Amino acid sequence: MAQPWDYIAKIVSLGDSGSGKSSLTIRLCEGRFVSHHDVTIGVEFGSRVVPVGPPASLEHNINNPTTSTRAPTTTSRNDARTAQKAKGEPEQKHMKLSLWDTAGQETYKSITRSYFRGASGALLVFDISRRSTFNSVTSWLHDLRQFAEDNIVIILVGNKSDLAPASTISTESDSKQNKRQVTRQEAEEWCQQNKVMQYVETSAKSGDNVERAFLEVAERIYQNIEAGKYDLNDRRSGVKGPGAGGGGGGGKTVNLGGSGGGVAKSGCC
Ligand SMILES: Nc1nc2c(ncn2[C@@H]2O[C@H](COP(=O)(O)OP(=O)(O)OP(=O)(O)O)[C@@H](O)[C@H]2O)c(=O)[nH]1
Ligand SMILES: [Mg+2]
Repeated sequence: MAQPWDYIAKIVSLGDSGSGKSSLTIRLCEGRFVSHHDVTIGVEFGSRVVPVGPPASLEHNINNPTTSTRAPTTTSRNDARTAQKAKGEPEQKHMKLSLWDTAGQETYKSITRSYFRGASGALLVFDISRRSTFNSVTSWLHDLRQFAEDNIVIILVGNKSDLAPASTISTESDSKQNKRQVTRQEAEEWCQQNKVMQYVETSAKSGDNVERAFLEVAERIYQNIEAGKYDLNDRRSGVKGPGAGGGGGGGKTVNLGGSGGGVAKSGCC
Protein backbone atom coordinates (compact mmCIF):
# COMPACT_ATOMS: atom_id res chain seq x y z
CA MET A 1 0.00 0.00 0.00
CA ALA A 2 1.28 3.48 -0.83
CA GLN A 3 2.55 5.55 2.11
CA PRO A 4 0.56 8.67 3.05
CA TRP A 5 3.58 10.90 2.44
CA ASP A 6 5.74 12.01 -0.47
CA TYR A 7 8.89 13.07 1.41
CA ILE A 8 10.55 12.50 4.76
CA ALA A 9 12.53 15.28 6.38
CA LYS A 10 14.69 15.20 9.46
CA ILE A 11 13.96 18.13 11.77
CA VAL A 12 15.99 18.80 14.91
CA SER A 13 15.01 20.92 17.88
CA LEU A 14 17.75 22.50 19.94
CA GLY A 15 18.17 25.12 22.64
CA ASP A 16 18.74 25.43 26.37
CA SER A 17 17.36 22.91 28.83
CA GLY A 18 13.85 23.73 29.99
CA SER A 19 12.99 25.92 27.00
CA GLY A 20 10.26 23.47 26.01
CA LYS A 21 11.67 21.45 23.09
CA SER A 22 10.19 18.14 24.23
CA SER A 23 6.91 19.83 25.11
CA LEU A 24 6.65 21.21 21.56
CA THR A 25 7.25 17.75 20.06
CA ILE A 26 4.72 16.14 22.39
CA ARG A 27 2.18 18.88 21.61
CA LEU A 28 2.62 18.40 17.86
CA CYS A 29 2.62 14.60 17.91
CA GLU A 30 0.19 13.82 20.72
CA GLY A 31 -1.75 17.04 21.23
CA ARG A 32 -1.09 17.13 24.97
CA PHE A 33 1.02 19.08 27.45
CA VAL A 34 3.22 17.69 30.21
CA SER A 35 3.68 20.13 33.08
CA HIS A 36 6.74 18.49 34.64
CA HIS A 37 10.24 18.66 33.19
CA ASP A 38 11.49 15.26 32.05
CA VAL A 39 15.06 16.11 31.10
CA THR A 40 15.93 14.69 27.69
CA ILE A 41 18.98 12.47 27.70
CA GLY A 42 20.67 12.56 24.31
CA VAL A 43 17.72 12.61 21.93
CA GLU A 44 14.06 11.63 21.74
CA PHE A 45 12.08 11.02 18.58
CA GLY A 46 8.68 11.88 17.23
CA SER A 47 7.03 11.95 13.87
CA ARG A 48 4.08 13.58 12.19
CA VAL A 49 2.85 13.75 8.61
CA VAL A 50 1.98 17.29 7.49
CA PRO A 51 0.69 18.73 4.22
CA VAL A 52 3.14 20.78 2.16
CA GLY A 53 2.52 22.98 -0.84
CA PRO A 54 -0.90 24.09 -2.10
CA PRO A 55 -3.71 23.99 -1.31
CA ALA A 56 -2.82 23.62 2.40
CA SER A 57 0.01 26.18 2.30
CA LEU A 58 -2.39 28.73 0.79
CA GLU A 59 -5.15 27.89 3.24
CA HIS A 60 -2.89 28.29 6.25
CA ASN A 61 -0.89 31.09 4.67
CA ILE A 62 2.33 29.25 5.44
CA ASN A 63 5.66 30.56 4.28
CA ASN A 64 4.04 32.76 1.70
CA PRO A 65 5.76 36.15 1.68
CA THR A 66 3.36 37.64 -0.85
CA THR A 67 0.39 37.54 1.52
CA SER A 68 -0.30 38.97 4.97
CA THR A 69 0.15 36.86 8.13
CA ARG A 70 -3.57 37.03 8.88
CA ALA A 71 -5.42 33.71 8.62
CA PRO A 72 -7.34 33.49 5.35
CA THR A 73 -11.12 33.73 5.36
CA THR A 74 -13.37 30.85 4.38
CA THR A 75 -14.03 32.59 1.08
CA SER A 76 -10.35 32.83 0.25
CA ARG A 77 -9.85 29.15 1.14
CA ASN A 78 -12.60 28.17 -1.24
CA ASP A 79 -11.18 30.51 -3.85
CA ALA A 80 -7.79 28.86 -3.47
CA ARG A 81 -9.28 25.40 -3.93
CA THR A 82 -11.35 26.48 -6.91
CA ALA A 83 -8.38 28.17 -8.53
CA GLN A 84 -6.29 25.06 -7.94
CA LYS A 85 -8.83 22.77 -9.53
CA ALA A 86 -9.36 25.14 -12.46
CA LYS A 87 -5.64 25.21 -13.17
CA GLY A 88 -5.41 21.43 -12.89
CA GLU A 89 -2.63 21.73 -10.32
CA PRO A 90 -1.26 18.60 -8.60
CA GLU A 91 -2.85 17.01 -5.55
CA GLN A 92 -1.82 17.94 -2.02
CA LYS A 93 1.69 16.68 -1.14
CA HIS A 94 2.60 15.38 2.30
CA MET A 95 5.83 15.32 4.24
CA LYS A 96 6.66 13.07 7.13
CA LEU A 97 8.61 15.02 9.72
CA SER A 98 11.06 12.89 11.66
CA LEU A 99 11.57 14.96 14.77
CA TRP A 100 14.83 14.70 16.67
CA ASP A 101 14.28 16.38 20.01
CA THR A 102 17.77 16.93 21.42
CA ALA A 103 18.96 17.47 24.99
CA GLY A 104 19.63 21.03 26.10
CA GLN A 105 21.76 20.19 29.10
CA GLU A 106 25.44 21.06 28.76
CA THR A 107 26.44 17.51 29.83
CA TYR A 108 25.05 16.07 26.60
CA LYS A 109 26.28 18.80 24.27
CA SER A 110 29.00 16.78 22.56
CA ILE A 111 26.50 14.01 21.79
CA THR A 112 23.63 16.24 20.72
CA ARG A 113 25.76 18.14 18.22
CA SER A 114 26.26 14.92 16.28
CA TYR A 115 22.48 14.63 15.87
CA PHE A 116 22.46 17.89 13.91
CA ARG A 117 24.16 16.14 11.01
CA GLY A 118 21.89 15.43 8.11
CA ALA A 119 19.01 17.59 9.35
CA SER A 120 17.09 19.50 6.72
CA GLY A 121 15.27 21.71 9.22
CA ALA A 122 15.74 23.03 12.74
CA LEU A 123 13.72 24.72 15.46
CA LEU A 124 16.03 26.80 17.62
CA VAL A 125 14.03 27.14 20.83
CA PHE A 126 14.28 29.56 23.75
CA ASP A 127 11.95 30.45 26.63
CA ILE A 128 10.64 34.02 26.34
CA SER A 129 10.29 34.18 30.12
CA ARG A 130 14.00 33.40 30.69
CA ARG A 131 16.49 35.82 29.16
CA SER A 132 19.45 33.45 29.63
CA THR A 133 17.91 30.98 27.16
CA PHE A 134 17.78 33.71 24.50
CA ASN A 135 21.37 34.69 25.25
CA SER A 136 22.40 31.12 24.35
CA VAL A 137 20.76 30.92 20.93
CA THR A 138 23.79 32.39 19.12
CA SER A 139 25.99 29.66 20.49
CA TRP A 140 23.43 26.96 19.57
CA LEU A 141 23.20 28.39 16.07
CA HIS A 142 26.96 28.31 15.76
CA ASP A 143 26.99 24.60 16.71
CA LEU A 144 24.15 23.87 14.32
CA ARG A 145 25.83 25.60 11.38
CA GLN A 146 29.07 23.82 12.16
CA PHE A 147 27.53 20.35 12.05
CA ALA A 148 24.53 20.65 9.72
CA GLU A 149 24.46 21.14 5.96
CA ASP A 150 24.57 24.64 4.48
CA ASN A 151 21.02 24.60 3.18
CA ILE A 152 19.38 23.69 6.50
CA VAL A 153 16.11 25.59 7.13
CA ILE A 154 16.18 27.23 10.57
CA ILE A 155 13.52 29.10 12.52
CA LEU A 156 13.79 30.75 15.91
CA VAL A 157 11.04 29.73 18.32
CA GLY A 158 10.19 31.82 21.38
CA ASN A 159 8.24 29.34 23.52
CA LYS A 160 5.94 29.82 26.56
CA SER A 161 3.96 32.68 25.05
CA ASP A 162 1.18 31.84 27.52
CA LEU A 163 3.42 33.40 30.19
CA ALA A 164 3.80 36.63 28.23
CA PRO A 165 0.55 38.17 27.03
CA ALA A 166 2.23 41.53 26.39
CA SER A 167 4.77 42.06 23.60
CA THR A 168 6.97 44.26 25.76
CA ILE A 169 9.06 43.32 28.78
CA SER A 170 7.18 43.26 32.06
CA THR A 171 7.24 46.12 34.49
CA GLU A 172 7.01 45.45 38.21
CA SER A 173 3.28 46.10 38.30
CA ASP A 174 2.36 43.64 35.55
CA SER A 175 5.14 41.06 36.13
CA LYS A 176 2.74 38.58 37.73
CA GLN A 177 0.81 38.16 34.49
CA ASN A 178 3.53 39.07 32.03
CA LYS A 179 6.78 37.17 32.53
CA ARG A 180 8.28 38.21 29.20
CA GLN A 181 12.01 38.90 29.25
CA VAL A 182 12.64 39.01 25.49
CA THR A 183 10.66 41.24 23.14
CA ARG A 184 9.38 40.10 19.80
CA GLN A 185 11.30 42.92 18.15
CA GLU A 186 14.70 41.89 19.47
CA ALA A 187 14.09 38.26 18.54
CA GLU A 188 13.17 39.35 15.01
CA GLU A 189 16.26 41.55 14.80
CA TRP A 190 18.40 38.63 15.93
CA CYS A 191 16.93 36.55 13.08
CA GLN A 192 17.82 39.23 10.53
CA GLN A 193 21.33 39.62 11.87
CA ASN A 194 21.93 35.88 11.88
CA LYS A 195 20.20 35.02 8.60
CA VAL A 196 17.58 32.90 10.32
CA MET A 197 14.45 32.57 8.23
CA GLN A 198 11.75 33.50 10.71
CA TYR A 199 10.71 34.06 14.31
CA VAL A 200 7.62 32.33 15.72
CA GLU A 201 6.19 32.56 19.27
CA THR A 202 4.58 29.39 20.54
CA SER A 203 2.99 27.92 23.60
CA ALA A 204 3.36 24.19 24.05
CA LYS A 205 0.97 24.61 26.98
CA SER A 206 -1.95 26.10 25.04
CA GLY A 207 -0.87 24.73 21.66
CA ASP A 208 -0.81 28.22 20.19
CA ASN A 209 1.27 28.39 16.97
CA VAL A 210 2.96 25.03 17.58
CA GLU A 211 1.72 23.42 14.38
CA ARG A 212 2.48 26.60 12.44
CA ALA A 213 6.13 26.59 13.60
CA PHE A 214 6.68 23.08 12.23
CA LEU A 215 4.65 23.80 9.09
CA GLU A 216 6.78 26.85 8.29
CA VAL A 217 9.90 24.70 8.33
CA ALA A 218 8.27 21.88 6.34
CA GLU A 219 6.98 24.29 3.73
CA ARG A 220 10.37 25.91 3.16
CA ILE A 221 12.00 22.48 2.80
CA TYR A 222 9.33 21.58 0.27
CA GLN A 223 9.99 24.81 -1.63
CA ASN A 224 13.69 23.94 -1.68
CA ILE A 225 12.86 20.50 -3.08
CA GLU A 226 10.66 22.08 -5.74
CA ALA A 227 13.41 24.56 -6.60
CA GLY A 228 15.83 21.66 -7.08
CA LYS A 229 18.11 22.77 -4.25
CA TYR A 230 18.76 19.22 -3.04
CA ASP A 231 20.98 16.90 -5.02
CA LEU A 232 19.11 13.60 -5.16
CA ASN A 233 22.35 11.72 -5.76
CA ASP A 234 24.28 13.24 -2.88
CA ARG A 235 23.51 11.71 0.51
CA ARG A 236 24.92 14.75 2.32
CA SER A 237 22.60 17.09 0.47
CA GLY A 238 19.80 15.28 2.21
CA VAL A 239 17.49 14.09 -0.49
CA LYS A 240 17.35 10.50 -1.52
CA GLY A 241 15.71 9.32 -4.70
CA PRO A 242 12.22 7.88 -5.08
CA GLY A 243 11.50 4.85 -2.94
CA ALA A 244 14.42 5.54 -0.60
CA GLY A 245 14.12 4.96 3.14
CA GLY A 246 11.65 2.11 2.75
CA GLY A 247 8.90 4.61 2.19
CA GLY A 248 7.39 3.21 -0.96
CA GLY A 249 4.73 5.19 -2.72
CA GLY A 250 7.42 7.20 -4.50
CA GLY A 251 8.43 8.84 -1.23
CA LYS A 252 11.71 10.75 -1.07
CA THR A 253 13.86 11.05 2.03
CA VAL A 254 15.14 14.51 2.84
CA ASN A 255 18.30 14.74 4.94
CA LEU A 256 18.05 11.56 6.90
CA GLY A 257 21.78 11.03 6.72
CA GLY A 258 24.05 11.57 9.70
CA SER A 259 24.25 9.67 12.93
CA GLY A 260 21.93 6.96 13.98
CA GLY A 261 19.30 5.13 12.06
CA GLY A 262 15.75 4.00 12.39
CA VAL A 263 14.39 7.49 12.65
CA ALA A 264 11.15 6.74 10.93
CA LYS A 265 10.58 3.79 13.25
CA SER A 266 10.75 5.91 16.37
CA GLY A 267 7.47 7.75 16.05
CA CYS A 268 5.55 9.13 18.95
CA CYS A 269 2.36 9.26 16.95
N1 LIG B 1 3.96 27.71 30.82
C1 LIG B 1 4.59 26.94 29.92
N2 LIG B 1 5.43 25.97 30.32
C2 LIG B 1 6.03 25.22 29.38
C3 LIG B 1 5.81 25.41 27.99
N3 LIG B 1 6.56 24.52 27.32
C4 LIG B 1 7.22 23.80 28.23
N4 LIG B 1 6.91 24.20 29.47
C5 LIG B 1 7.41 23.66 30.74
O1 LIG B 1 8.81 23.86 30.79
C6 LIG B 1 9.47 22.77 31.40
C7 LIG B 1 10.56 22.22 30.48
O2 LIG B 1 9.95 21.70 29.31
P1 LIG B 1 10.66 20.60 28.38
O3 LIG B 1 9.86 20.46 27.16
O4 LIG B 1 10.93 19.35 29.14
O5 LIG B 1 12.06 21.33 28.08
P2 LIG B 1 13.26 20.84 27.15
O6 LIG B 1 13.68 22.00 26.35
O7 LIG B 1 12.88 19.61 26.42
O8 LIG B 1 14.39 20.52 28.22
P3 LIG B 1 15.64 19.49 28.07
O9 LIG B 1 15.11 18.17 27.64
O10 LIG B 1 16.25 19.44 29.43
O11 LIG B 1 16.57 20.10 27.06
C8 LIG B 1 8.39 21.73 31.74
O12 LIG B 1 8.03 21.89 33.10
C9 LIG B 1 7.23 22.14 30.84
O13 LIG B 1 5.99 21.82 31.37
C10 LIG B 1 4.90 26.44 27.60
O14 LIG B 1 4.64 26.71 26.41
N5 LIG B 1 4.33 27.18 28.61
MG1 LIG C 1 13.59 17.73 26.40
